Amino acid sequence: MATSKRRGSSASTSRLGSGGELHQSSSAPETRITTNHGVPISDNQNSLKGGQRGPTLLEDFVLREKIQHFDHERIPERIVHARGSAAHGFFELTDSLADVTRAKVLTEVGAKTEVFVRFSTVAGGAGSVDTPRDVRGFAVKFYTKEGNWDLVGNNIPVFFIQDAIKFPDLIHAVKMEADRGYPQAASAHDTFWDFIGLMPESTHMIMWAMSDRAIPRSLRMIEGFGVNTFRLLNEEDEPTFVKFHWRPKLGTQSTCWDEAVKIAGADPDYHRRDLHEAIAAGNFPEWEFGVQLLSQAEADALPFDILDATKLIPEEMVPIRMIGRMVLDRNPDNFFAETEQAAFLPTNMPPGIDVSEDPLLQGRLFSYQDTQLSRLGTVNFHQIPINRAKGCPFQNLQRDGHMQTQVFKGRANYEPNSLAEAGEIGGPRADPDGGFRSAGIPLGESKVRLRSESFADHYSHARLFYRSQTEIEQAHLASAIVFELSKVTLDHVRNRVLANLGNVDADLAKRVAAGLNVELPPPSKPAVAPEDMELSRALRIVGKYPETLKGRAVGILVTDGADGAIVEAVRKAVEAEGGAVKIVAPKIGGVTLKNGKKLKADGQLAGTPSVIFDAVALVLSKEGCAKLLKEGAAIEFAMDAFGHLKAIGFVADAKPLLDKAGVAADPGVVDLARNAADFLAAARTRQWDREPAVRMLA
Ligand code: HDE
Repeated sequence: MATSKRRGSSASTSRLGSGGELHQSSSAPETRITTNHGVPISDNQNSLKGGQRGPTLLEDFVLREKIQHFDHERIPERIVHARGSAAHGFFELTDSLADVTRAKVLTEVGAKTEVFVRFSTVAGGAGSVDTPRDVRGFAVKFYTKEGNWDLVGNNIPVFFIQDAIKFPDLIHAVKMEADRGYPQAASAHDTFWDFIGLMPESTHMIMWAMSDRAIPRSLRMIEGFGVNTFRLLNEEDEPTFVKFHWRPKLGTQSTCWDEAVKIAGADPDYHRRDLHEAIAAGNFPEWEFGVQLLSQAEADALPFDILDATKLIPEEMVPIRMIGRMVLDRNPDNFFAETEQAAFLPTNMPPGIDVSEDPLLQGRLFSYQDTQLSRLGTVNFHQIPINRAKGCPFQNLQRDGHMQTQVFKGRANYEPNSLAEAGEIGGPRADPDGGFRSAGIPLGESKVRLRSESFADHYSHARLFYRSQTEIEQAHLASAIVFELSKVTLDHVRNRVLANLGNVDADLAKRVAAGLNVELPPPSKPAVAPEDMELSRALRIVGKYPETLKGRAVGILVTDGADGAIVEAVRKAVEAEGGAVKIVAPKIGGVTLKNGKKLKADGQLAGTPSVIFDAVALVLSKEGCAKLLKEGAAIEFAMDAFGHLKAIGFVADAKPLLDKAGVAADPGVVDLARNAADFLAAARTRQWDREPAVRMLA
């Protein structure tokens, strides 16, 4: 057969697929393509056929192996937190906790511990968008010298439920409805709010989930919390309760709801791209790491139970001690191998860290190991490189199982043993001093299937959160509930939620009812009457984040004939402060500036709306502007930037477009020729004062 003797690019047409001229060949063993078993492949374009136009032959093991492997490329996605984005980095301890723990990761000041962090949404599938209203997962794997420590947290410090036995119900209720398979990645539907209304313990978490925290601007700008109460144990095994906190250096920042919805269409990968691009550009996201510590006596003195994950400990009551920092400085090399196969286990704790009796945490201690078995398919998932304990030696006598990659030698696979091959002490042995020990907590009550009385207050913390917010944030929160309940089709479901809200704050309930234009039912009867707690300013976002261009993106819309000097001046100033600039033009090839020079575009107008920027500048020529007056995407560019409370810089020739877009004069709308510095100042934050002019809030 003449064809089978020919090679690669010089082959006859019968061997070429489409684009055949690009197919390369290699005869060097180190670069040639092989089967999974190492057999060199002679042709990666054509299957083996009975004649040029004949059927494919079953004996073609090259084809069968390739297709079969492809058929099995997907593994089950996570039942929750399916959509995630991750990065590598390090944790550095700046203050020792040696007084309360013997965990080296928390006692060796200056030591750097490798980490892998996976951020996620909760409700949507792996292919869903990045910006739904949702909690964000914040899972950190520390590869410590004493084994992996997985701090599997969220960006919200409390949770919906108090007992793990309700988790499957909660997740069933929030995910796509069982009969219809929608809505995807959205809590605004009947089953979710039905469950919430029937479970008043969820009310505090609902306040957070309906706040701007649930629509973050960037994964680099979210807080992280361990949520559950843990314990630290010192050398003497004396326990101290601990709550873990991550604080982003860029501050906690959010989007506007309308903006988040539009980003979902403009860039479904908005957060994933943002994280990847920032790290690739060397703008490494950073968090401070802090702990709230309290003794048993201090915990007992609090007016709520720290084993109840629907409660938080206000910082004003127990301050956060900052003890370290985390920097994410490397993108994964392979999404599947690392981000997808990463298995986080709350049971991964080095000696010196321990669990509490929080009944939510107790359920998690079982669930994660279990879920990895169905997702990764083997008890040996710890051998996958991303999950491997790499800060320390790893040895035990567990053997075999699916996908065993270690080749153990000899007969000594049990302990104790006295075989010479296992060395002097007969293989690895327990270490009573250095090994993991549990806190000796007295238990001693009878078995019960009960919820502790100390968990019964479902509203005081919800009230604390709502009343501690700024006016702007309260309005957003109320509006978010109105939005979600407007998607609820069952009156009784809506009314039950409204009745519960009455226990949080009468004004909130009134605002939501007015926003829905329905009658407000009387408050439901709480199990325990809520108390007024001292307000906590620490629970706010607005007014707390640093006003800076660092980490922000400015989009400059240009047309042919635009003034290049202004474009360059804005670019220079933004970049000097650590911000990013993208040029948006009607066509991707860019524009010819007033001085005749070409300016390349980073994005084409129709595919690069202003929602993906923190601030925009309109540097248009007179003729260019006239053309854009007939372009919906240009009008929306300006209209949305204004509606989403962004700074808008403009040149005089762009004024007609601003007028057409309904952009009114305010301190955030700045003539670049007159006062570019004002534009930069406005671009460092959002124009909150503008909001009443552009939006009807509840
Ligand atoms: Fe999870 N959770 N969870 N969860 N969770 C999972 O484990 C579970 C809870 C959190 O990036 C699953 O590997 C139960 C609280 C994050 O891979 C599963 C309960 C908090 C991630 C599971 C909770 C979390 C998960 C699914 C109630 C904040 C993603 C896939 C008792 C502290 C980790 C997997 C990653 C993932 C169970 C509640 C955070 C099914 C039973 C509270 C960040 O095992």
